Amino acid sequence: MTQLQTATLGGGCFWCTEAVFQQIRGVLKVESGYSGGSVPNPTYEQICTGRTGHAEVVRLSFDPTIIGYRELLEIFFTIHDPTTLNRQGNDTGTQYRSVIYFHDEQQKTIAREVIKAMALVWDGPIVTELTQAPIFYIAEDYHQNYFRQHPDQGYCSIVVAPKVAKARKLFAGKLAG
Ligand code: MHO
Repeated sequence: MTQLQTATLGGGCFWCTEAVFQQIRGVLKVESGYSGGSVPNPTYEQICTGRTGHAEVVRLSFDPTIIGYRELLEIFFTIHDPTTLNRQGNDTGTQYRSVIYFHDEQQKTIAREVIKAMALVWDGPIVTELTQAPIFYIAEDYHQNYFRQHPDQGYCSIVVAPKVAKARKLFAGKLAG
């Protein structure tokens, strides 16, 4: 059996990144959670203050024989803005920072390369943080599968749905079932 790999990425509100990566073939599990802060087992209310230092992240379990880490990062960089420090659209605070938490040296090398390539695509400097993956704290149950459960909720239809639509269009050849 293939050895699954893990990727941990923060690209703003995890309802968005979760919904996009759930579309991608080879991504077998997507979990929303918090990483990179100072308080153990933080709650959503705590991380929302922006003062615990956690980023909203998704942890992906993927099959590298179906989708590579580089491809995942390419998707990541088209569904969030890596040039706005601690902000995605109207969501502001350190919890919305752009961050790649690498799990091994190979991921770190690939991430560096992709960040370099993205600098040619985006106008402003890329502010994406690149750090070794810290502890991942899974978010509350009601945050898992959020977009699937609440497609008509205001934020989901205004912010999440367009990102999902964009990813489905751009990565039509990489969609799950
Ligand atoms: N501004 C959004 C972000 C949600 S996200 C899980 C809201 O507060 O509903 O951070």
